[in-house]
Amino acid sequence: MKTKFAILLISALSFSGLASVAQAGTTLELSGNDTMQFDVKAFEVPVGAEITLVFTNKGSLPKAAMGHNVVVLKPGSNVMSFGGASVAAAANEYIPQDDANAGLIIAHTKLLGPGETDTITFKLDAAGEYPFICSFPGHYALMKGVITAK
Ligand SMILES: [Cu+2]
Repeated sequence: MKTKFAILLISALSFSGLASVAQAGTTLELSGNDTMQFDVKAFEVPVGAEITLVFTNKGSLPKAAMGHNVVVLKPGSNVMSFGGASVAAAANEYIPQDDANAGLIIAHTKLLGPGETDTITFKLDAAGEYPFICSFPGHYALMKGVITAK
């Protein structure tokens, strides 16, 4: 009986390990899918370290309908207003070019179609919480997360 309980406990623990959101280190792996979800929503990185972000679109829907990118924003950015402004930036793959919004961007990937991957590098020079979103129209409501630098 005790053994059975222990096995249950261990499998419960390993499941919670799979669901873990935080990831240490300087290489971050992230993917998006056809249900408008990032697979990881929280990362932790050291301040000032060179961060490599490898982003993959694991979906199969066409880019025009379900493209994904990753845009890392400065701490305190208004994600809703940035996401709204991105809709008007279709000609630039939904990366706003106006000073107010462009000034919030730390780094961004390309807009990816199904099966595509893009790798970017950047540094976060101050401790803080850096929001990241997919700026494809409508996606930022679901596709968002936070990179904490400390
Ligand atoms: Cu998206």
